[in-house]
Amino acid sequence: MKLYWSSRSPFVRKVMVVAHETGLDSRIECVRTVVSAMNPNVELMPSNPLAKLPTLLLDDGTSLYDSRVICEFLDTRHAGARLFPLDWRERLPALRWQALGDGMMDFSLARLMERTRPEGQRSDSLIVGARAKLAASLAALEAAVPALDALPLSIGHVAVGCALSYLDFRFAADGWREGHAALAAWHATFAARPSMLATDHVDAY
Ligand SMILES: N[C@@H](CCC(=O)N[C@@H](CS)C(=O)NCC(=O)O)C(=O)O
Repeated sequence: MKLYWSSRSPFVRKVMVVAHETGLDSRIECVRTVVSAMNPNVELMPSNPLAKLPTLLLDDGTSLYDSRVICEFLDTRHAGARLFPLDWRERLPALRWQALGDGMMDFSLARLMERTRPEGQRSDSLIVGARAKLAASLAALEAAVPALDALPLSIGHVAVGCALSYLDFRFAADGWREGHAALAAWHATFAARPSMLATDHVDAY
C-alpha cells in the first residue's frame, strides 16, 4: 500500500498511528507529497479529486480517503482489539471523540493558513473564531478525561491525541495545558506510546 504522506499533517499522523497500533506500518510505503488548498496538487487528483492528504493507494489500484475511511479500513486488516469498536456503547464515544479531534485539526489548519497569509489578507475574525472553538474543545475534553481513561484505546483516543500533539507542533505558544491538568496528564501518557514516538511531526517537506 502507498500512503500519500507529509510529516507536517495531523491527519496523516492519525493514519500512521493507527498503522503502528495495528502492526500494519511495515506494509505502508510513505510517499512524500506536497498539498495546498490554494494550489491543488493535480498529480494527486486521479487518486483523490480533493487533492488532500492522507490518501491511501491499495495494491489493486483502489484509492481510499479521507483519514476516517483509511483508519477504518486498516482496522479491518488486523487481528488485535478493534479501534472502531463494534459495540455502540463504546463506538459512539469513539466516533464522537474522532469527530472532535478531527475538527480541532481542521480549525487549527485553517488558523495556520491565516497566520501564513500576507498581513493585509489575514482574517482576524477566523483566528478569533478558531481560538473560541479551541477553548470549548479543550473544556469538553478536560471533562471527558475520566471516560477517555476508562475506555480501551479507540480511534477517538488517537484523533484527540494527534490533535493535541498538533497544537504542540504549531501553536505551542497557546499553552493549551494551562487550566487543563487532567487532559495534559492523559496526553502525556498517550504521547509516550511507541506509535506516537514513531510518528512525530517534522517541519519539512
Ligand atoms: N477530513 C480530511 C482532512 C484532510 C486534510 O485537510 N488534509 C490537509 C493536510 S493536513 C490537506 O490535504 N490540505 C490540502 C487542501 O486543503 O487542499 C481527513 O480526515 O483526511
